[in-house]
Amino acid sequence: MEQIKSGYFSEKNDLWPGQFFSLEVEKVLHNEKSDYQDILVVQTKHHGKALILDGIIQCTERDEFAYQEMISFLPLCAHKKPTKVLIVGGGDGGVAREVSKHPKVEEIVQVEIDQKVIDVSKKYIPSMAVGFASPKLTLNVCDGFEYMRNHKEEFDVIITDSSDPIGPAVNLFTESYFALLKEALRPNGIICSQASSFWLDLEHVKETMRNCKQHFDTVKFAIANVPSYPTGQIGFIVGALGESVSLTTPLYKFTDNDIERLKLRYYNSEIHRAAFVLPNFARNVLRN
Ligand code: SPM
Repeated sequence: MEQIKSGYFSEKNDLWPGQFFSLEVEKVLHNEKSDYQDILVVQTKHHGKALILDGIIQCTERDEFAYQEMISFLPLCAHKKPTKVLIVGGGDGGVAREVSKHPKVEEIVQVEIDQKVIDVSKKYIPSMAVGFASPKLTLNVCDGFEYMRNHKEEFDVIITDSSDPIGPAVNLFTESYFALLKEALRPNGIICSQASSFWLDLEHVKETMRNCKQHFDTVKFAIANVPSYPTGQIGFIVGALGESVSLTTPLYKFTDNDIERLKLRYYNSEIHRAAFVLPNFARNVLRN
């Protein structure tokens, strides 16, 4: 709570030295320490409610849809038949909400380690936690690594909605994690992982892509604009088993009618293609 001063929450962190983003706070709705992290929910003045874990903004009601839609639909729409999907993390429910909208998805399994994040999200941010009510979803409160070790060749798409690479989440960016993802996938499977921002740490993004490339035949980096994340941008690593997969071209296209009916506020087929177009300095280093 020392990050709230003079009515503003400031996201100071060594991951983004020399800069921070602040949110004007109207009220602290909840603060507790779970077995895994510090959980804070605030009512902000202009961004709706915000979920903050270990002092880092996970989502605000104002712009969460950009992240949740992109991390979900980039892999789902690039896959021919994404019948069974695994979500690792995503304790606020927003990714489950989006994945359940895809008409080809029949079954979603989610593994989240922190029951408290689920409970707090259900209580304070139902606009995201509504994802937990999907009839397609089976939610397991357990460790994602452990779960995948016991579930081989089971999923068409795996989405890793993690926090940033500090503390326990560091493991979700390593080569051994990508090895585990590969083994949990069916043939032609696709993964998508939260992968920081090239403005913050291009070398770290490059290293994570290298780790992914050790196990996946086609690997690409995509970006989305999320104003309440540092630099206003977040990246995703998308990896596919199979060399002739075009991750950048959506195979499934939502019609304008679908977009309205499913309340897609960010994702469309054009933004899917554009998300993989990088500025030269990043494209050259990441060889996208
Ligand atoms: N379901 C939403 C959870 C969000 N998970 C990702 C949070 C990342 C926050 N920090 C972004 C900083 C860029 N590395």
